[in-house]
Amino acid sequence: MISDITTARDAALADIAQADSPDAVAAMTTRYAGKKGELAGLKKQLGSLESIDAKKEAGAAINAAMAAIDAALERRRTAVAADAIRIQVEAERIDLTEYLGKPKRGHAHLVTQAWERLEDVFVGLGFRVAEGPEVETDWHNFEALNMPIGHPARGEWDTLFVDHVPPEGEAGTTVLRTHTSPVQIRTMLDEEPPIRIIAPGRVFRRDTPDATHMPVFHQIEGLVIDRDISMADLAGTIDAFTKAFFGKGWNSRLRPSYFPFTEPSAEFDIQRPDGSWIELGGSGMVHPNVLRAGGVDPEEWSGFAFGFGIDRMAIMRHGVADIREMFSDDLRFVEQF
Ligand code: FA5
Repeated sequence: MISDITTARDAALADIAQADSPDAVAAMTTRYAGKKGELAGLKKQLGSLESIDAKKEAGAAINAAMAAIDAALERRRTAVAADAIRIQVEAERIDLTEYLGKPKRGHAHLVTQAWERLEDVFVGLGFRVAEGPEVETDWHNFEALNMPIGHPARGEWDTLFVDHVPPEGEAGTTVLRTHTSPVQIRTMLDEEPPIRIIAPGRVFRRDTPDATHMPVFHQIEGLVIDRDISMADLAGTIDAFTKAFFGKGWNSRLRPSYFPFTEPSAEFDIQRPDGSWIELGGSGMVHPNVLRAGGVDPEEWSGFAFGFGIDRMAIMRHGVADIREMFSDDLRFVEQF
């Protein structure tokens, strides 16, 4: 009988070790630990043994075998449950490393990048960003800027007229703004000095596209109005901007020039670290007539203004040979910046 018990126990333990799922463990529990199991059958046969000692010995052996089988079933149950969780976790795993590669995303266009950086630098110098409409009145674009109808300087700006007669105006008095300077007038009319604004924006001219001209391009205007503002403030501001925007090794200079809305007027140039000069834009002291048109008393206030082309500046900064490249959809160009 003892050898039957040992054989039954070993067979059960070997079988249990193979159970690889919760269902298999449950089936083996019924088969080996249940009342109808093999060892339970042997237990029933104890009564047929002759001696008390033999009964005791066989009973103890059956109990020990049952205990070993129970322990083995319990171990298997735990292991199979852990396996099931591991398999489920593995199946539901999300591979986050797939997001670690460099995603191919778009980025802001070179002109937008330059525009935003210009705003950052000027805001850092104490300027506020102002805006004006792209479709402008002749008055804001020319007349208030000291260019009455018939003024020869109007010819400098090949103007695109809008086929629209405003309720209070005449035909031919609505234009696509040829520069950002009308924002000077709008700001002066809107707020009291002191004024310190920049106005980046899109402007339009009847220019034929070539390496340095586009019919639609971008300018940034600057206007400062306060008491006792002089040409030295203009020069200092341009130089502070040049160093903040381009870097420490860059310098700036003013050269005498002419604009109807500034007096005196100056072109301003910036000098690369290699010593070469680049022409950037126009500037000057705001003309008294312009202050008056903006409702500002020239006896009390003075100011300076400047304006330059954002696209022109960006192509010079990055050594782009042709401004038209900036507006092509050639990704080989666009992706370089
Ligand atoms: C003006 O437009 C003046 N309003 C600038 C100004 C403002 C002077 C305040 C004084 C006080 P100008 O026409 O030179 O000036 O244009 C300024 C800049 O715009 C030029 O230096 C150039 O950088 C850019 N620009 C002019 N025409 C074009 C064009 N067709 N395409 C691209 N950039 C242009």
